[in-house]
Amino acid sequence: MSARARPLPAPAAAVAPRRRLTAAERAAYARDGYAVVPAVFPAAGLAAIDAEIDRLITVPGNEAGPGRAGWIYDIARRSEITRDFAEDERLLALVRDVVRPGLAIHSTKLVTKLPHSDDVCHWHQDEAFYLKPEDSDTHSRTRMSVWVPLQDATEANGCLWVVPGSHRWGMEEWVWQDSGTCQKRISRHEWADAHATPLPVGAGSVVLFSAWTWHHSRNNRTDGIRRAFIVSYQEATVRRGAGEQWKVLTPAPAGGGPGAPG
Ligand SMILES: O=C(O)CCC(=O)C(=O)O
Repeated sequence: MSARARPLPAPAAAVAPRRRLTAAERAAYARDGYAVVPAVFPAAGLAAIDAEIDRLITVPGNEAGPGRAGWIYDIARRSEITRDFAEDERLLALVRDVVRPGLAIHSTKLVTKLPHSDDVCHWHQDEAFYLKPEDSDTHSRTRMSVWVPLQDATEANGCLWVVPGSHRWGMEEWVWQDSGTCQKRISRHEWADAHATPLPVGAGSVVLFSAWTWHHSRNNRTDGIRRAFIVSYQEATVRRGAGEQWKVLTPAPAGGGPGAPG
């Protein structure tokens, strides 16, 4: 190839290369029940997934039911692009050291806040939805979700809020709500409000949080849409996920070894 024809060097990456959590991030996750990794997905990749969602949402049967405008459940099984996103090595590299032995998908979904929509996601723990106490096949020690906003997530458009350390307090009492989303609302929601931390993050950042961490999001007061792609992962030894969505990505090592349960 002549010097003239040589492609231009790629622009300096504004995005972190694929990487694992640092020791400090893992310690923060263990202490607080969440960690934020900025700028994991570049704008171009996000635009592609956003465009795919624009397409998927028009396909009959894809959009979730009433009260969930713009939501898509089981999104990773709706197209190759969304499947590849849920299995993207940039996400898996971040979760592997925490979620183990092996790695499996519990469930995936797209959560949307339309412009000027009033729906709040109530204070809840994902385990209130995922764990069936009487079914040992659903018990996980390391289950977590990754929350990836496709637009900048701010307090104005409904970023996540968490209560640091709440993942260590077991299953909290909740009461079903007829309105809003995330309807298993923690009874001590006012206390949660008083002790919460907002997590405003840029588009393409990743918020990792334990399935026990108390979290919620407020309404969207802006003119723009706010979408978040959520993947919940669990160790591969857990034999059940959410229906057809359960998928083992990396089997647990046979007979113990690194990553086997202690
Ligand atoms: O994206 C949000 O607003 C929060 C969604 C959430 O926590 C959930 O659906 O479990």
